[in-house]
Amino acid sequence: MEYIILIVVLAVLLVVGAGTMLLRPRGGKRVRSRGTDTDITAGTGGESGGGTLTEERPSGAGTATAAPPAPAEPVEEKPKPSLEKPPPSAGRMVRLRARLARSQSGFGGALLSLLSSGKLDDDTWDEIEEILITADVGVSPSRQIVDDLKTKVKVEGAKDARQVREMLRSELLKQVETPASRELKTQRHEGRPAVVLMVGVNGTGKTTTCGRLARALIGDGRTVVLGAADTFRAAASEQLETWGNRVGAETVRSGKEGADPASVAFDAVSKGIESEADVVLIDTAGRLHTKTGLMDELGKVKRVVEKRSAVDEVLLVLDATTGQNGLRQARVFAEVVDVTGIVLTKMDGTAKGGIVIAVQRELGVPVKLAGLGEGPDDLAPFDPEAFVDAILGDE
Ligand SMILES: Nc1nc2c(ncn2[C@@H]2O[C@H](COP(=O)(O)OP(=O)(O)OP(=O)(O)O)[C@@H](O)[C@H]2O)c(=O)[nH]1
Ligand SMILES: [Mg+2]
Repeated sequence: MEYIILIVVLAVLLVVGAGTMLLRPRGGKRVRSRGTDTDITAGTGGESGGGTLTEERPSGAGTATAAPPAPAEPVEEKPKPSLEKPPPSAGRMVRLRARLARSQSGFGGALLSLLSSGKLDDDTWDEIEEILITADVGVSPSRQIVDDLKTKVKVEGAKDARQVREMLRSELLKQVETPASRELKTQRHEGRPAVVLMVGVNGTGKTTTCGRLARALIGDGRTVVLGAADTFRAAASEQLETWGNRVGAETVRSGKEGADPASVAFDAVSKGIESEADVVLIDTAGRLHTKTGLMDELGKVKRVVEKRSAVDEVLLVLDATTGQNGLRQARVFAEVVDVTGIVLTKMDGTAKGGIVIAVQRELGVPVKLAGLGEGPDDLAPFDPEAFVDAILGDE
């Protein structure tokens, strides 16, 4: 009897022991697998991570415990493109003044030293006028600046360099300022976005300006649709789309090269209306102002867009380094599309900042934006005071 009891006790101990041995490894695995799930799919829950894996490996429950989280993470990450956050546009010209000052210092410095020289005879005045003309101010504005300065010196006297600087500053400012507003009309209207058309000859910086303006607007908290109405080259649409993708602006473009630019522009405005965007920016192909066919095409782009929405701004993009030739272009473009503002690009690459004065006089349209470098945010709302101060350099 005692033997039987002993055997039963031993048997029970054996069964319990074996059971523990069998359970231990399983329990250990569970803990590890839970731990693994928690680490990798943090915040999404172990189940969903497994779900992604299930699509890739429908069966194989045994191996699933080790494998699930690895592919789950990249799948979650991919759809979120990392958008850049451009800085707001306010105060940019003041921030970029140093760059402008570097390119314009010759012009302002030479004027200041002549005016402060103490002997303001006819030869000196002629020299001053020459400097202004060389800086692209234009013949008649240069003469007017010199005449006004002469009168001021006679009346007020030019006692010290500081006073001379102040006189020149106020004279230049008078020439740069215009009664027309420099404000860019990019406010959304009731039921439609603001529409901006970018025009100009080849290579002036139209596409770059569209991209930079989109960035600046987005930096200011607006939504933007880009219209790739330069259909001459497929690369042009891609160039614009790349700008848009970086900041999350949708680009409307045609699938085929040589498509009708007016229809792409029309579609872009339609998209802007439909998606309730704040602004639609339309890039157009560079065209020589002397080619009538191309200028007619531009006129058509604008007319077709106007069937969908009024155009708030037609910005003529001029390369500041091309000087007087830019003025000839401006005249023809203004006739065809009623230019509302000038964008002067590449002002970092020329000492001829006087073009600002000349072009505003010629067109009676204000310079609204200035391109001051090659960086994505080197576009600034034009600020006359910052401009004149850059020409004259620091006191
Ligand atoms: N230094 C400098 N370069 C600029 C500026 N603006 C534009 N660029 C450069 O000018 C070149 C031409 O610019 P795009 O924007 O392609 O000119 P575009 O008018 O669209 O040219 P097309 O479409 O061929 O007519 C590019 O290399 C730009 O980086 C500027 O303000 N400063
Ligand atoms: Mg272009």
